[in-house]
Amino acid sequence: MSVFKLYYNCVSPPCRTVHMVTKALKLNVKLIDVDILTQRYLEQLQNVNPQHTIPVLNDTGFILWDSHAISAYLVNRYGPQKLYPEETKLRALVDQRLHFDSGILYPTLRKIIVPIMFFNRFGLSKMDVIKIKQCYEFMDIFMGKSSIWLCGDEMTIADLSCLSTVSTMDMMYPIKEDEYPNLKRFLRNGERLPYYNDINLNGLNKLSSVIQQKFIKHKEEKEFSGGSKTKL
Ligand SMILES: N[C@@H](CCC(=O)N[C@@H](CS)C(=O)NCC(=O)O)C(=O)O
Repeated sequence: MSVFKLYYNCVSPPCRTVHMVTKALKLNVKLIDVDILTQRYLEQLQNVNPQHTIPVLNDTGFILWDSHAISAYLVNRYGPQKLYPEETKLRALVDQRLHFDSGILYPTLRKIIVPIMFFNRFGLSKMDVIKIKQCYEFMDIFMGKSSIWLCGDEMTIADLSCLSTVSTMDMMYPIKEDEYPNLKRFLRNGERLPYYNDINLNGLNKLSSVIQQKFIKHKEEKEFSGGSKTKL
C-alpha cells in the first residue's frame, strides 16, 4: 500500500480535515510537520505549493493542495465512494457543502483567527460574532431537524471539511444548543467518530493553548507597563 506524504500542522482545520479523510479511508499517511506559526513555513513550502498553504498531498510524486480537492481526490482514487457519492444529485449536494466550507465557513474563520494569531488582536468584534452566527444559522438549516450529517444520514467528505472548521469556530465562540440545536447535533455526531479525539480535538487543544498563551503574554505586558488589565 502506498504511503502518502501530507504537509501538515494540527492547528490547521483544513489539515485536520484531510487527516480525518485518510483515517476514514484507512490510508497510511506520513505527516510532514510544517511550522505554520513562524515564517519558516514559506521556505518549507516554496518548491511544493506556490500558494504556500497547507495541507499539501504528495501521492508518489503527484502534488495536490487545497483540502477539498485533496479529499475528493483521495476518495475518487482509493474509495469507498459513499464518502463522495457518485450519484449526480447527491454529489452535487456534497459539492455545495464543500464550496460552502471553502467559500464561506473557512474564510470567515480565517479572517477572524489570523489577526489573533499574528497581529496582536485580542477577542472578537461585534462584526466577527455576527459573521460567526450567520455561519451557525446556515449550518443549522442544512442539518434540518433529523439528519445525522450535512447531506443526509451518510457521512461524506463535506462533513469532515465543515466539522474541522466549525469545531474551531465553536472553540472561539461556543455554539449554543438552544439557538442551534441541529448544528449542535452535527458537532456531537462528529465528536463520536473514532479518530475525532486523536486528530481534531488534539489540534483544537493545541490551537487553543497557542491563543491562550498570546492572551496571557499580552495581559502580563499590559500589567507590566501599567496599562489597564485586559479581560481574557
Ligand atoms: N482552501 C485551503 C485553505 C488552506 C489554508 O488557508 N491553510 C492555512 C493554514 S490553516 C495556511 O496554510 N496558511 C498559510 C498561508 O496562507 O500562507 C484548503 O482548504 O486547503
